[in-house]
Amino acid sequence: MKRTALITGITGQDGSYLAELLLCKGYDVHGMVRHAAIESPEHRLWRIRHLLPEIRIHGASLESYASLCKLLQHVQPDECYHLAAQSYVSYSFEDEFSTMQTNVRGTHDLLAALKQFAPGCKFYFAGSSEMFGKVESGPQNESTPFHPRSTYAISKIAGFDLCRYYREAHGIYICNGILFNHESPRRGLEFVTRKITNQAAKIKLGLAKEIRLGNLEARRDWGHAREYVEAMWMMLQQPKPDDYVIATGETHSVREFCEVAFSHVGLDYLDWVKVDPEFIRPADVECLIGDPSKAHRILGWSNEVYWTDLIKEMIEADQEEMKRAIHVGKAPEQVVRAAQGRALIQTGTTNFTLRPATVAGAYGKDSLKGKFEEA
Ligand code: G4F
Repeated sequence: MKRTALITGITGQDGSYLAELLLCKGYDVHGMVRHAAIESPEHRLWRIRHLLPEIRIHGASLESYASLCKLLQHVQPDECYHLAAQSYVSYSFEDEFSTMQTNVRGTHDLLAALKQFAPGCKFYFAGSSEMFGKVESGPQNESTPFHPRSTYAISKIAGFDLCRYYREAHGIYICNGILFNHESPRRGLEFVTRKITNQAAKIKLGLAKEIRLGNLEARRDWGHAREYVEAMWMMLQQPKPDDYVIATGETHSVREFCEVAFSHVGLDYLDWVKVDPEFIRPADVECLIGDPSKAHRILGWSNEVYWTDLIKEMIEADQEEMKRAIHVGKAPEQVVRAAQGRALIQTGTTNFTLRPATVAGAYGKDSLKGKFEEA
């Protein structure tokens, strides 16, 4: 029988790849999105617009317990992937309260609703390598202690502990994924990898003169998001729920990332990268490197995309994007603006023009009637 999956955060990088994977596996895929996204599909749904005819989207919010209850009652999922979160670490220094509210309270409400309305549903929680924080040793595995450096990390640890509690006290099938950084051409521009590839592409085309970054010495274990969502699915297929580190086992600095990205377009990063204190965090995580051996052993998961190939894919996608924008006749400043923010979607990752009529006609609320369901 066809299995039903519910994804919170389906509009994000991971949500979009996961929806593709689950559709390929024959699932009936439902996604939870905020009402604001439904009101503004051209801006918020760009990563999943090619999937819209095949999935069902429900307006609900982690901030509304009632909407979560209605959603679970209505969808009755076999598997729920909880990816929605305030996931930008820097923002959590500016607004600690909303990060905690969304990530902790939202997760708690979802778990409580699950317990009441879909207790047989398997649940995946998106933990994070940020939870390790100020690490004393490496590589980090499932037994490494947490030492959070941001309220984002604290909120993820609280979510992680809530999940363990619901698993142990209430017998719900819940897996925590401790995912290290995972990137792709669908990564948001606020994260360092995409900021670098996007800006390097602009510089190459003469559309920007520099890139301002913070801590160049921070080291991360970067993998490809498309491979990491496979691990999420694999976790929920195991006979018993458990927690897993998902990582490549290699670490590289932001500086090395710049070096590879710029050299791919024939530039020397030293000529273009400027350090700006504005982007230095009050407390940063200096070095992350994961040990995915448990996932190798039990799930049979391993990464295949090497980090330099990931960078190549990202920068080539950014270059394509900008060339296409130029091709559809936009002024350079529009291209830059588009590439700087969410407006990037208007240039599209597939053929898509900027005319509002086209946007409304193709993706406006009216044309999506029937596909969106209120929770
Ligand atoms: O790309 P980042 O913003 O990712 P970060 O903070 O590691 O968090 C990401 O990965 C986590 C998994 O470990 C997720 F849980 C989380 O949701 C998110 O997806 O920053 C990476 C590093 C940091 O050390 C930061 O200080 O890059 C450094 N950095 C240097 N200059 C910068 C910049 N980061 C950003 N975003 N922007 C800069 O200009």
